Amino acid sequence: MTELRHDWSLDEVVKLYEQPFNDLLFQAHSVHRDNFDPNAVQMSTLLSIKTGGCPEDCAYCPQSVHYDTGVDAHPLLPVEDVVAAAKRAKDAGATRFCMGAAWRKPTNRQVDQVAELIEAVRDEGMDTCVTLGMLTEPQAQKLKTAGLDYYNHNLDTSPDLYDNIITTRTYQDRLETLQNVRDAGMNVCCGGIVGMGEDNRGRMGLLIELANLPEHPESVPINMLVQVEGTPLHGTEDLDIFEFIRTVAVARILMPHSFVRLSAGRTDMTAEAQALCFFAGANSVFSGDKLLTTPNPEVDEDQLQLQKLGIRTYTSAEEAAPQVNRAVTG
Ligand code: SAM
Ligand code: DTB
Ligand code: SF4
Repeated sequence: MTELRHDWSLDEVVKLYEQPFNDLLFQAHSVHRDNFDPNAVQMSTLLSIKTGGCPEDCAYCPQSVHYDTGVDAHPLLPVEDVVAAAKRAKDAGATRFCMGAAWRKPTNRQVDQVAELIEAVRDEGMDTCVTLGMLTEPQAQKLKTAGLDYYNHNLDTSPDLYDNIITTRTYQDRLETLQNVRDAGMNVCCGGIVGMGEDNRGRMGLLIELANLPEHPESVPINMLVQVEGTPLHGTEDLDIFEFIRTVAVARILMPHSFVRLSAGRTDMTAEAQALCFFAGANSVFSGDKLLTTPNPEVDEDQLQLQKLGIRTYTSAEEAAPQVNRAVTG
């Protein structure tokens, strides 16, 4: 297993990123092969359990109250609806069920309500993940006690570019939530978005922040911006797909034991581009025909593409368990 580093410098990582494509992909794939089955991916399915009306101003997000996007808002879903969706996801091959709520931060009552959802989804035999915004340590403890496996909280972009994207919470707020999740003993799912107009240094600035955290996140979602009409980032110049593939490759090299997830934006990617991402070290996807509010590729289409590549999907939550801590404990 590759030794883990937490001391990457920006110049070093930009050099990695900018080397000839074949050299970068060869290096990333070698790291991938040393640490994972190169022909297996883990599947997570998303459900928006509370949609729209969010007080935050994230410039990419269709769920912010600050922008007129026509999103279909709804309050917290009842447990029966959530369990039904989890069952469908499991039947379609997902090992993890990820529930997202458009909150700045949950109240203690909301945490109790979500704890109930977590218990019900766990009873279906799936790993659980939630993303609810900022979290205090006692709230994180509460979710851990309910059996939560992963908490998703993204850094989204590099510290330098952050203020152009979100003004209603700071980078430091995000780091504190991540620490609270760690202190409660949960796995961390943390990544970001590319294609928001950043340059190579911006993209690598995000990856360095992730890799230089005290522990690498067990899951690293790499999202391509989904441009939604009405959001300030609608109309941003599209990112060249090779820059996206390079970003995945560098994430694999920097965080060798983490699951790197091909996340939002797959509906606009060709099968060939996704295949290159898998070669570059991506080994997780969001499955199911919807992300939170926007479309995702059809399950049948995904299965067909994976079959063509001879890539299997992890069939149980145990099999797709985090590698980071396993590696640390030998
Ligand atoms: N409200 C919570 C929060 O932001 O902490 C959780 C839900 S929020 C929708 C989860 C993540 O989805 C964001 O951090 C962002 O990385 C991603 N996301 C949201 N809108 C996106 C878009 N249009 N394109 C790509 N990723 C997006
Ligand atoms: C993550 O990094 N990406 C997911 C999940 N974590 C919560 C969300 C993507 C959302 C894309 C826009 C939408 O569907 O609303
Ligand atoms: Fe709210 Fe999360 Fe969307 Fe930001 S990303 S506006 S916090 S739902």
